[in-house]
Amino acid sequence: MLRYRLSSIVGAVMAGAMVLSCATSNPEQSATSPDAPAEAALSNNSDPSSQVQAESLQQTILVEPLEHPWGMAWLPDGTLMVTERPGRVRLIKAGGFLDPTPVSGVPDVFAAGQGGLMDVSVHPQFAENQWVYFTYAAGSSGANQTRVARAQFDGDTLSDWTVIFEVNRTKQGSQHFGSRISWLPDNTMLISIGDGGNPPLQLEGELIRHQAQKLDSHLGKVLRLNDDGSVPEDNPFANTPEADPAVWSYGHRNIQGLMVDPITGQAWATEHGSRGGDELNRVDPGENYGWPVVTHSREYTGGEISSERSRPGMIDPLVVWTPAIAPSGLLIYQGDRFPDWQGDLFAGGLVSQDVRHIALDDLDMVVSETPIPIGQRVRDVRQGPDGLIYILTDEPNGRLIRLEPG
Ligand SMILES: [Ca+2]
Repeated sequence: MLRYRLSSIVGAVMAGAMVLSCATSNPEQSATSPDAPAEAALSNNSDPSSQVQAESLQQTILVEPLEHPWGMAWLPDGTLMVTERPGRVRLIKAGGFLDPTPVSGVPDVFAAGQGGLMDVSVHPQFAENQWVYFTYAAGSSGANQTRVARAQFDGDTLSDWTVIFEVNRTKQGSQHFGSRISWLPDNTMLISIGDGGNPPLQLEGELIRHQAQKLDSHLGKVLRLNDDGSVPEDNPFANTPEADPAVWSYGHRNIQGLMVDPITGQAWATEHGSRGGDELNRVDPGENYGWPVVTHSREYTGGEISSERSRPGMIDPLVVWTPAIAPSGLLIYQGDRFPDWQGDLFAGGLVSQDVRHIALDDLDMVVSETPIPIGQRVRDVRQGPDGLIYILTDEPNGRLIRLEPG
């Protein structure tokens, strides 16, 4: 069997990063957050289902540094738009040239902990309408929420930045904002929103995580919106009086990997657990994914969150990661540069510092999971218009990396 072939640069950095990871206490994000045990950082490659694949891969660092890059999307001309969590939008021209000047027209964001400027997504009909979509945290440490905005991009600057949606609960702290955007075939969009944060954070007299089971709250949900932020009339809870009509699925903790398969239209998501219990789910409308009623994860302090792992009427995850990989960024590959990988999933891992290549059978059951070591915290994984796989790493001097056949 062949091992993955790494470029010498990445290999050298990887060795250093693995040492550093031992000192990383947080799988998700901030130094101020309790979001993770130190031992989770030591969990690389411990998945017993992992196999070394007979494929070789070349990793090329295209751009460095980017400051905590979070999301990326290509424009029709091949330009890549990348968000940096502190609140900047950067342009990378085809070939890897980073424009030194951030794009103007982005408002201040609440950049703290896990929050800031997060995902970016280009409207499926961008060539006609020039709309680009963003998710971001807005407010202050005492009162904040995730927003969705869209703006016009003329190839140079963003204009007409308009907030088209805002989470209907205001929370404290800097945890669990979500938030990914992915488009369904009908040009509506799915957006993931986190549960609001870890204990002891409360809302409405109980732990805020219980918002994930409340159908009138946007926290802990996947939402479906029209491209102008309005709510589609055929959403699953549109006629449920006690529910917010934007809700698509619920019972989620914090989804930072979300993608609609462009071939099948099926939505998939990776979700952070607390201590262990990260999940891969196939996300379907109207379904309950269990958090925090059923979970494989435990409190960071070690205690049980729930004694139940499964319950009728709640959807079991297809993959459970314990110890946590801290998943962020999810790709369903449908390109032609890796023909054997069409329909496979690629899940980034912040703590695992790799991309998990997950192969499915015809029934969407997982048949293999293979880590592709990256050596830095992986924030996002996408397929480029050239059919290659692109990765953003979540570091103060983060990278854009391209994976290609070796
Ligand atoms: Ca679940």
